Amino acid sequence: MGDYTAHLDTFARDNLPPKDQWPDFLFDLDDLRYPERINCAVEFLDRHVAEGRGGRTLFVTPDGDVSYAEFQRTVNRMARVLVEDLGLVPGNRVLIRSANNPTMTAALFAVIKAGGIAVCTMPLLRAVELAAIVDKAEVRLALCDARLADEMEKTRARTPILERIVHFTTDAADGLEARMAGKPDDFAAVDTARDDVCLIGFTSGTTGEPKGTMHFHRDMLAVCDTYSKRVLRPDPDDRFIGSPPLAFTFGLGGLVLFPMRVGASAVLLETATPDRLLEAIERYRPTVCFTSPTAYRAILGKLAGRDLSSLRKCVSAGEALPKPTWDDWHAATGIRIQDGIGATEMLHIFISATLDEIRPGATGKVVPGYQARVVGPDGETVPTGEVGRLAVRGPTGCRYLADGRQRAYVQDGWNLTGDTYRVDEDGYFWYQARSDDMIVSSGYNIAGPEVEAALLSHPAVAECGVVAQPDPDRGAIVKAYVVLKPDRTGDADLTRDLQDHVKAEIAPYKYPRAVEYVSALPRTDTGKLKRHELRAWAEQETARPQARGAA
Ligand code: 3UK
Repeated sequence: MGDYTAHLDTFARDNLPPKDQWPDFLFDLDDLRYPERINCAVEFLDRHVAEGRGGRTLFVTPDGDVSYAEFQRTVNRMARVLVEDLGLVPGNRVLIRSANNPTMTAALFAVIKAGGIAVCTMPLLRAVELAAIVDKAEVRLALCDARLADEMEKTRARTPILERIVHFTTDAADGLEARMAGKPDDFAAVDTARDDVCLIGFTSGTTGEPKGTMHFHRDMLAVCDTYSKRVLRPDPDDRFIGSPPLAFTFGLGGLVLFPMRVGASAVLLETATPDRLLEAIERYRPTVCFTSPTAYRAILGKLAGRDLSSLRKCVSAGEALPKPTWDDWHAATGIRIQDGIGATEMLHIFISATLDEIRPGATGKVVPGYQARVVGPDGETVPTGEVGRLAVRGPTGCRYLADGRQRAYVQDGWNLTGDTYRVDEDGYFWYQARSDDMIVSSGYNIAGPEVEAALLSHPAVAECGVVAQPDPDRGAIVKAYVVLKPDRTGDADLTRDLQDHVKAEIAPYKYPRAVEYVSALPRTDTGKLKRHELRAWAEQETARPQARGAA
């Protein structure tokens, strides 16, 4: 790391992990050799206007379109409010609370252009969670969509650190828009170092103290110049759409950074339920879609008579994409979904596949610029085809904000994502499970997601989650929670049918000995199955066998 920093408030630098706990960083690709001083807002935004692309559409929303030049003027005015009225100093953290929309995105770039550090938060977060983030990142200023003001005010009551909240999407006299109205529309970007922190992304983990992952200006560019440029390969005429919140780095990359890197456009939706997403795809005719495996499955059930013909590329991440979901989507739309594993710590996707290299059921190959391997308990690479822990390194990597868990995520310079994988002789990575989610039954290791994929290929199953249920004889048994398609009923016959189906699809010892029908599965705000909650259900069952009415 260079010595130069534009930060006058050195909180982020002071709280980076010690250098000897950093992962190794790789900058082998020419694209990754950024100048020492760079402000990523200039690269993502100003450059397009300077090069004559200001008139091109950047964001498409139900309230109208926003061009690159219009967006730049908004960002500049907002940056002036931050610096001139609100006293922002380079290095200060600013919390942003909003659903996905252009104003939120302008806030993100205004903070970054002014040398600040953006801390985006998901609209669903409550005051307890917001206060934990404020305390951890020492955030004094928040920019909040006026429609989400309540929980923000409650947050202020919980922490003395948060001094000021300014609302946007309001015509209030002290609101952001009113303050911006009087400002000139130019603003000189702060001359930040490529390794100044510009974003703190909090992990979507549901238990314990939140982990803040720190990302530099160069990281924001690096994810575009590796995964997006080499694997996704968008062009300026692409139009992106998707459901993940921008506070989740999956959404930030897919809906903002990747389109902006190439001068393309994106549809921003404040609510992106499967129904809304489907409507918006028909209405705005995007070419690239970013969403979760669950959303692809939900949309599949609603496709009759709908028109998705504008879509060229579909990206899935956040959870494993089961092969049956891939197959069904391909059969229905002709599109081959591009799976990709990413992590908040790594900022974005590091294993995926180009359209012509996809192997359904596998996550893909390591993204150019990254290295990945599968390691055993001692950290040594396991033989090809054997199961072990995924280790990865590249231009981005884990730097937790003041957190002892750094030592667990980064070992010997490699990022350990907590996932169990195997790699085949062609270099394809096959996801097994989260390492702490493996089911051990009668001495066998069983990966829940493999059983889930087998169940999903049965026509009656809409969604399912498979976890360990404690068992006095076997240690644990495989327990499946199943959501059925609308026209199906769960009874003993169907249970037998599902069990036989799994036995025919994969090794019979993996079949779910217990099956329970539920109306929905517990999911996190980023759409991941809450396996720990399913395990808690399964544990209660052992104590009170009939409590949840197991089939
Ligand atoms: C799991 C996957 C199998 C895996 C993310 C793309 O999900 C993202 O970040 P998170 O920090 O979670 C990371 C963990 O999620 N996972 C993600 N993608 C896949 N498992 N197949 C996949 N395709 O356990 C990983 O360690 O919430 C995803 C881009 C940016 C992101 N932050």
